Amino acid sequence: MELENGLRKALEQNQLLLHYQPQVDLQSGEIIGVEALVRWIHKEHGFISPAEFIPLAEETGLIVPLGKWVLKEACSQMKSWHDQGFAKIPIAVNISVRQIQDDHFVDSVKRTLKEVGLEPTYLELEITESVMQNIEKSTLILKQLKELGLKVSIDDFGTGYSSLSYLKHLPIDNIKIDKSFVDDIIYHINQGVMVKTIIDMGINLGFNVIAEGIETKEQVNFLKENACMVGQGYFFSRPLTADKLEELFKSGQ
Ligand code: G
Ligand code: G
Ligand code: MN
Ligand code: NA
Repeated sequence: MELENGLRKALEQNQLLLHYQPQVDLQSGEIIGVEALVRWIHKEHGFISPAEFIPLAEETGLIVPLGKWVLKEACSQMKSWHDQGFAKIPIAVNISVRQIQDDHFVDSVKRTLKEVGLEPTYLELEITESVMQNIEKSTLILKQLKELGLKVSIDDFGTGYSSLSYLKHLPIDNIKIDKSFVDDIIYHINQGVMVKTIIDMGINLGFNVIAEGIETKEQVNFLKENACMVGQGYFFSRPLTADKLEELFKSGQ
């Protein structure tokens, strides 16, 4: 309850902020996208991880206003970077199932893009396999979102309990291989086989495949050898404040 009230306050009083993690072309090393990740610096308790407060926000329904704030902030920031002449790259925003199920979600995304002036093609919504719990409604909503011109990614791919058959039906652009698969690709042959298979399947189905949680050069090499084009992880960069990411853009990486 205390945390819940705190979060409500944080939202009202602008105590949330976004960090941005680069997504990198594994061949060229170029930054080709950025994922927005929400942060909460509590006045007394300090840093509170989204792994803690996002589930709370989902339970209490606060995720809807919180998600709106994140979306608008992330889109405004990317629009500002575009206007400043940095590379025109997309912004990826995490979306909870609960947000998608909100009746006003599509309208809200549409309105936000319009208000901010960001072209829809530069927005990628990251959803998890949990949206498959309600496959019919999710398919409908995702189709409407795609009609706006934005992109959709399946986040944490391979960790949900859903059947793979959804991949044939849902209008998806990218799949993001979960960090847990990437962790042991070098040392566990089975993990390597899994990752290689996910990459092949993704490519054959026409998706872009992004590997998450890359921490070592060996992982980068393995992924490159197996035709994965894009990666994200501490090896390239931790999630950064907007200012720090801007410095990185300016330094030409
Ligand atoms: O950035 P970090 O690893 O601390 O994030 C922890 C978890 O919180 C991840 O699962 C991430 O997807 C989730 N998360 C971070 N930012 C957001 C957000 O803006 N919205 C939602 N729904 N989840 C987020
Ligand atoms: O669920 P999602 O994939 O959105 O969560 C991303 C989370 O993973 C964020 O909290 C981010 O801070 C974290 N993260 C990103 N790259 C790495 C990494 O290389 N190693 C670890 N341990 N965490 C990472
Ligand atoms: Mn994500
Ligand atoms: Na992710």
